[in-house]
Amino acid sequence: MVKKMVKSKVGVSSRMAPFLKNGKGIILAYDQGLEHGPSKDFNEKNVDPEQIIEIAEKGGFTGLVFQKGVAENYYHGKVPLILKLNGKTSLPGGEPIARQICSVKQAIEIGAKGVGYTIYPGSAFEHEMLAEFGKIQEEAHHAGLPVLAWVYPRGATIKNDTAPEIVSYAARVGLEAGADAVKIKYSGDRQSFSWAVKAAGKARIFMSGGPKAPTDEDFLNQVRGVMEAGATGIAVGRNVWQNDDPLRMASALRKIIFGE
Ligand code: FBP
Repeated sequence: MVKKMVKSKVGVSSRMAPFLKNGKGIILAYDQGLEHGPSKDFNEKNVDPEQIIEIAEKGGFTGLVFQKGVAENYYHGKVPLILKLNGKTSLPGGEPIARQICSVKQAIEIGAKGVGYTIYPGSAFEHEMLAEFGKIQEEAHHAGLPVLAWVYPRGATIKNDTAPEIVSYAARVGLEAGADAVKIKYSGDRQSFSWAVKAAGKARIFMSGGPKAPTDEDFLNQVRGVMEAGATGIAVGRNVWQNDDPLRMASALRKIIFGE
């Protein structure tokens, strides 16, 4: 008689637990120094990673995203860390590709409780990122870490990266590729975003913030739409740490996300 081997399964929920409070999450992203350069996004205050750590701690964030260099030099372990494993600068132009620059092993040594990776579906190099993501996902899951995928459709064929069908495709790419959480852009309205949430299945959806919105209320309305659509939370940077009062913005976001 052939005995079936049934492996015990660790699901998305338990892997994501370190980054959630009552099933929801608010993650502070700070990898823009690599992605955009310091002159575009930073001022005298937020150029300093210590200031971001303070916002994450005092602002009640459930996760913090750093690239390896910032993490190695500044991270001291209070807010759970998501180590971004790939990245690129904005200097080359052309079809986007972000290659791995930190290993899962190194992320764990630095203290990460999760890893992040950007995929640009639509890029001429999407196959390279999907293949690299696949390996990272297996390694991270083997070590018990969740994998958060930044899924940003981009490249010559993508005319509008916030069109509902593109955003829901991004969400589904995350599920199909094995991400525990998928970070996607807002599609502009609650109804179309709820389709993206549905398309992601068991993968958790986090909204990506984008450049600072014209007013705080514009951004908060966007977050309301996202949460009403069934998202798990947000993973944002500029709309928090570029705000004149980041802790007041954090408090307004917590009210919407956790109902505090
Ligand atoms: P923001 O909320 O500041 O947009 O941060 C989210 C994020 O995904 C960052 O993690 C990343 O650095 C940035 O956006 C990438 O921005 P883009 O590729 O759209 O220029």
